[in-house]
Amino acid sequence: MNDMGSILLFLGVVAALGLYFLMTIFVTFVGHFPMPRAMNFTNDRLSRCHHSYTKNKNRTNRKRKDLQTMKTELEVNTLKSFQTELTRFFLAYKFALQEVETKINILQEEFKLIHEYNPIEHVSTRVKSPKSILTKMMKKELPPSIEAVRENIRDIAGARITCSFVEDIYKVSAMLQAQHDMEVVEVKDYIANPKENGYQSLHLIIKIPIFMSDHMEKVYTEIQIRTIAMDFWASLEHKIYYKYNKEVPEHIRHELKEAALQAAELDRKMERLNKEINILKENEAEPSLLDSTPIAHLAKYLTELPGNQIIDDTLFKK
Ligand code: 0O2
Repeated sequence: MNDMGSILLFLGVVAALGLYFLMTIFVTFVGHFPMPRAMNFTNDRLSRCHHSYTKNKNRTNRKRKDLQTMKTELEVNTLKSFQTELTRFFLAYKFALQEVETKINILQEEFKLIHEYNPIEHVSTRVKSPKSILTKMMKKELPPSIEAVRENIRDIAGARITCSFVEDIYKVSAMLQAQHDMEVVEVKDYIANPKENGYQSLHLIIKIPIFMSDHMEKVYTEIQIRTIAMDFWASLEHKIYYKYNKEVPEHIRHELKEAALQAAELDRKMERLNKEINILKENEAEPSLLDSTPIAHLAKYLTELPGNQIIDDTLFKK
């Protein structure tokens, strides 16, 4: 019994040591004692919570990603439609100018061929630059909308006609104003009433219809009509002001105004000389008997018809 007791005691000590050893290893590597299922209840819930939190987080992330994609798509679409609107906006002015140019070309050709006199020296067109539109928007304190710009800045499309003499300006203006497809909104006569700085020119603000694929729209266009002398002064004055964007000193303003008066005087002088020459020409040109016969008139008419190389040579070389 003693032996038996000693053996059992020995085995008990070995088992206790083994158990202690196993527990130490477990705690070292797992971090806690293995617990019965009932005791693990909180841990299960925690892990379930963690699982559902991760699931929700993923769902939220997915939603956020979807929203981000939608937002980007929306932004891209908005930008695309804004780009289309802007393109349409500038195209309308380009087309309006093409219409105006055609009208002026017709007048020019008709004058050359029928009246044997061309009052138009030069024609140029331009669409106002975005920077210049912005400057005018700020000057006029306009809200940043395309509609406000379209309605309030009426010289985005600009055509400039340079005429030989002052009286030609009014002739050309009257001929343009008589064209019923365009509406004359305003006439600014800076020739009859020059600006304080001396600027002279006749401005017609018109609305011209243009026909797009799906609609018609009336586009504001400014036509400036002036003489060569007025144009010379205005172009250089414009340059001087653009180069010097602070207040121009009084003596320079005074001299610019004086130059404008001299340009106007030059116009008057040239117009008077032109009239004198015309009277001389009329008096000197004694038509010969042959020139006044109907057959001579018809021959002259046929030679001058468009398409005749001899007469059109000058016209189409331009
Ligand atoms: P840019 O660079 O030529 O386009 P409003 O719309 O009536 O309130 P706005 O637009 O100033 O005022 O009308 P206005 O007076 O008819 O001027 C329109 C254009 O005429 C100007 O456009 C110039 O081209 C020209 N102009 C007017 N006054 C002068 C001037 O004193 N000197 C010169 N050189 N040009 C003048 P922008 O937009 O001013 O300039």
